[in-house]
Amino acid sequence: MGTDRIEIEAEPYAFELLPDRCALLIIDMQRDFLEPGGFGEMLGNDVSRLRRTIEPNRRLLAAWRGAGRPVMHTREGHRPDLADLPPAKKIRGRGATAIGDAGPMGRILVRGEAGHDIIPELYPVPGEPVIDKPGKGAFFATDLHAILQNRTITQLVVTGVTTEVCVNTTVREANDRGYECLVLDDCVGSYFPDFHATGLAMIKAQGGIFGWVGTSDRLIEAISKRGSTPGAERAGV
Ligand code: TIU
Repeated sequence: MGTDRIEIEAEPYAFELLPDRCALLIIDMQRDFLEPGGFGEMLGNDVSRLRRTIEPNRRLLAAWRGAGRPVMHTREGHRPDLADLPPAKKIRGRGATAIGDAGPMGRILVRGEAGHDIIPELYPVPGEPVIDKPGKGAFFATDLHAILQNRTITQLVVTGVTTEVCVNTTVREANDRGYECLVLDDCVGSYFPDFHATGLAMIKAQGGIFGWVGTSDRLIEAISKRGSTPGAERAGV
């Protein structure tokens, strides 16, 4: 187990990535949030604002997989019988269509439906855990913490949607559980540009109260230089 650190340019100061201890956690890059006709649009949002994150996430995912590092994905959604859907969440927004109702990509935010699944551009490959979560945070009512602990992960690179909702909630939950989080500005997105900026500002304020904010370019550059074999540099290979 190496103790190397890779310095990643970030705010409020450099993130010291521990290659053997860091996972990429991609939050809720689901068709229901990113494609027309899903839950996001049903809430009155412009989904194109989230779609700018697809290409940077795709590039980062390829580099991260290429370096042999662990990847985990989350999906927000509920059981087909909706037994895990809080009544307060179902009625929130007073919209004409609610979670569990029929939509253009199947029942809205229901596990097993097309809209609930991850967009094809970032689809998980075998061996990458997919965490199904009923809430906004990825640690609430899931086995994510156990999975990370079993793999001795202590750091998370967090990407996905939306910046101020599921990404922020997850980063706060992770921080309280002792994880160091690096959030990538270009790989997280919001339906609201102001909330995106403020959501990131909240994470990095006060000396990084919840974590660090960086960009995918800096991270890709750093991990690509390092290569896929931890220890190779040390051994002078
Ligand atoms: N509505 C909104 O901004 N987000 C969510 O409902 N879920 C996630 O952020 N994934």
